[in-house]
Amino acid sequence: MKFIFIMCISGLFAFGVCLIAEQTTGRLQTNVLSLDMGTPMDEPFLGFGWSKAEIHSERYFRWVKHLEAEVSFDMDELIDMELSIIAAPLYIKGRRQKIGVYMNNHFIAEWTCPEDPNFKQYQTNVPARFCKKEKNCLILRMGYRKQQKPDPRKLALAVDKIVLDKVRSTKPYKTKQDHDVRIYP
Ligand SMILES: [Ca+2]
Repeated sequence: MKFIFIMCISGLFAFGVCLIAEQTTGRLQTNVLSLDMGTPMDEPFLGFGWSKAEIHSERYFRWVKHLEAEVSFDMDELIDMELSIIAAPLYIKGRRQKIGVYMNNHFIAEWTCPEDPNFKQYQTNVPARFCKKEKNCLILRMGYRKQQKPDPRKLALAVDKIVLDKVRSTKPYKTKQDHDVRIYP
């Protein structure tokens, strides 16, 4: 009995520590946002457009269920950043999903996914002049969403990771993937 009581108290303490850790993640520490979508740490950053956390083949992710999905965060410092997401489109034969990227209503890039249901990495640069210290709003804007039975939801894009980090290179970013990327002007 005493052992169970101690276990419960330790569990509550651990839960409390987790909550404190989560609350501190709303701001980018050292200007790095590393969101593992589908895990409990993503929630403080997510606004409109996201479905529930899911897991499939050991990958945690969330679907974008509207034509837009928002991520919001504060920054310590305004510097040029590099955005990278790992995502997979809702597969429709003969169609290629488009992902428009906007930072605080400024157009950043448009990615066209290959006609392929697998997860791939998409990257672009985000200039410091489009960022602000508080309440940045990153928006992913979709080309289509569709219901595929038996799932009752209309879905657009499954997102596994969203990473915003300092630009590592001074050269303009060029994509390595086989999709089209329009770099910001
Ligand atoms: Ca994930």
